[in-house]
Amino acid sequence: MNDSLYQNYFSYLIKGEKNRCKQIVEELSLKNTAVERIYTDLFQRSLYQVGEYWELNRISVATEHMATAITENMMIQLQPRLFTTERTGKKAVVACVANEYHQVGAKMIADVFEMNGWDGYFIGANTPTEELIRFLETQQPDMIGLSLSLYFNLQELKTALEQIRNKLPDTPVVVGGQAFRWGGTEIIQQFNNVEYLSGIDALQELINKNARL
Ligand code: B12
Repeated sequence: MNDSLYQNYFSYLIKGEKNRCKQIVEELSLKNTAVERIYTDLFQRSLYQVGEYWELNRISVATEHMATAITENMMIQLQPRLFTTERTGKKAVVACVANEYHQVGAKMIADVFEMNGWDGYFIGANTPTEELIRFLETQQPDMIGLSLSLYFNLQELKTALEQIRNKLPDTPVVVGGQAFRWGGTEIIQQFNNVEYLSGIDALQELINKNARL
């Protein structure tokens, strides 16, 4: 993606100029830019930069909240493009573990499943483990996605994985999020059929591989 386009988008985003943001997203969409690229190279990149600005006190918490809300709106603009693929009949459930409020990345992951013809059930932030398990037992998905942005929520992930393996021993689980930016995936390796994926492109590869099997 063109860097000056990104810089324009970012400056509109932190100024709250959502109509300008929307215009950029619409133009990219008209040019048939893949949704995965818009998600990663525009939305994810700009939210990471928002995080850096926030850490450096260059923007307020309120501005960070506003930028996240605008991004979630921009993702909704792209929703019609998610459902054009032929449905495969496969199901994925994507959730953030308990105490995890960062939901944008997990929603993107659920959308990637949709774009590949799967039903992507996104059950959002801070999902209590027992509720997650109950939902999984009812839905019996073909794949489960768990999101974790904060390292200090690792115990919540471990509890969720233990209970999933107890009730759904064979369902493949994919785990991702920034908690693993600097490692920490050892905990995942203790579980059978649980894999860490860094993001959208890695998930796309896995879905392609599954489709070929
Ligand atoms: C927005 C935001 C919030 C919002 C979230 C609102 C919402 N609706 O989601 C709110 C205000 C709630 C928030 C709160 C906090 N936040 Co915050 N937040 C952010 C921010 C700015 C953007 C997050 C985001 O959406 N990123 C964009 C998405 C698309 O990226 P992503 O999550 O990485 O997702 C991609 C991959 O990781 C992966 N992935 C993610 N999930 C999954 C799942 C699966 C199954 C797979 C396969 C892949 C996958 O694929 C995605 C797409 O490529 C980040 C900055 C940053 N670097 O991201 C900080 C950040 C994540 N927050 C941080 C912190 C510290 C906090 C707080 C502790 C702050 C505080 N003191 O209160 C709280 C904790 C709240 C909680 N208990 O969860 C730190 C985390 C540092 C760390 N890793 O330990 C960051 C990095 C900011 C920073 N620079 O310090 N935050």
